[in-house]
Amino acid sequence: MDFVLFVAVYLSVAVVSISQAQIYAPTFANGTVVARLRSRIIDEASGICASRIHKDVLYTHNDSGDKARIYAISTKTGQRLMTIEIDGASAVDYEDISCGPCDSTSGHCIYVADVGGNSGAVSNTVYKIREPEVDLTHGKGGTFHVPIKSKLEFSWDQHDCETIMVDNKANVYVVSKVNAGQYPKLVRLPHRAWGTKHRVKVDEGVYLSLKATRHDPVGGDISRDGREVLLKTHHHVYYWYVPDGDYYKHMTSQPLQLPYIQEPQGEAVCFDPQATGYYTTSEGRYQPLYYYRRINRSTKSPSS
Ligand SMILES: *[C@@H]1O[C@H](CO)[C@@H](O)[C@H](O)[C@H]1NC(C)=O
Ligand SMILES: *[C@@H]1O[C@H](CO)[C@@H](O)[C@H](O)[C@H]1NC(C)=O
Ligand SMILES: CC(=O)N[C@H]1CO[C@H](CO)[C@@H](O)[C@@H]1O
Repeated sequence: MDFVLFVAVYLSVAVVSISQAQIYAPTFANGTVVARLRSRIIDEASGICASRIHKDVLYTHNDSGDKARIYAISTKTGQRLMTIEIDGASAVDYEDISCGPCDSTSGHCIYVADVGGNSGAVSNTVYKIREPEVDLTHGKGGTFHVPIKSKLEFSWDQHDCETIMVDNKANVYVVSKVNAGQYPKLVRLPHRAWGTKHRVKVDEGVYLSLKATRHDPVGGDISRDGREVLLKTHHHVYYWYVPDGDYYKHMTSQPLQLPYIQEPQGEAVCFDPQATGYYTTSEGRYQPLYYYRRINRSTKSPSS
């Protein structure tokens, strides 16, 4: 009898913890337009990330065709606050940007991914720059020069990609862009590849359980605490909860689908710094910046 009781208790505990993991589904409100991008020259914003230093500031960049530069924009007014030229970088086809720590212990950096294949050859290069601390409120659209802090060149068995994501330990992930019916590959770029003179061949990675419907995915982001992941395709925003930093393990299971208002050419998605919501915007001039607010804060950290 005691044994049966023990088994029953044990099983119910196991069932509860499994189902807690499975039902962990944060809810986000539908998107609202919080601003409209007001800069003429930002006409193909194909990636965004939220500043770790400046409040209500996102960084963005044009798709292929622009110089080696990124832009700081206000989430309140949509204005361009500053142009940041990346000294020492080239620009073949910038497809995504990520804000994260500079290394596993400190600093705020911006990672710019020259990883697209729009012009044929793919550069497969990631640039890391230190996030400027200058007062952006006085930027008024001025230009600021930042040198590359480090550079990473890689090769892999995928053609190209439009997604770069950096976690809270400065691990850099890319997700390959694949055609309809295929599965994108998630790959962690090795730390040792930073600053080397040669291109590093990356063999590892996992395939996501997310079949592309077009040339997908187009962008992604990891929350500042490393526990939540957004991935954007042309038509959807997907979400994974990753409590332990094991992105390979969790992102091979089915994601949750979050609200998304269809945009003309939406390739950009990012969390805000506290992950109390996420932003999307689209390529094209004077596009809206959408914000999707988290409704249920109490489920933010179900396991802690
Ligand atoms: C979200 O907002 C858009 C635009 O306002 C609207 O077209 C859509 O129906 C809304 N979706 C839901 C689920 O409310
Ligand atoms: C928030 O999440 C908790 C736990 O999952 C749930 O019980 C509660 O109903 C949710 N509240 C809202 C407003 O969704
Ligand atoms: C100012 C500038 O260079 N804007 C560019 C942004 O990217 C698009 C897409 O290639 C270019 O057409 C714009 O000239």
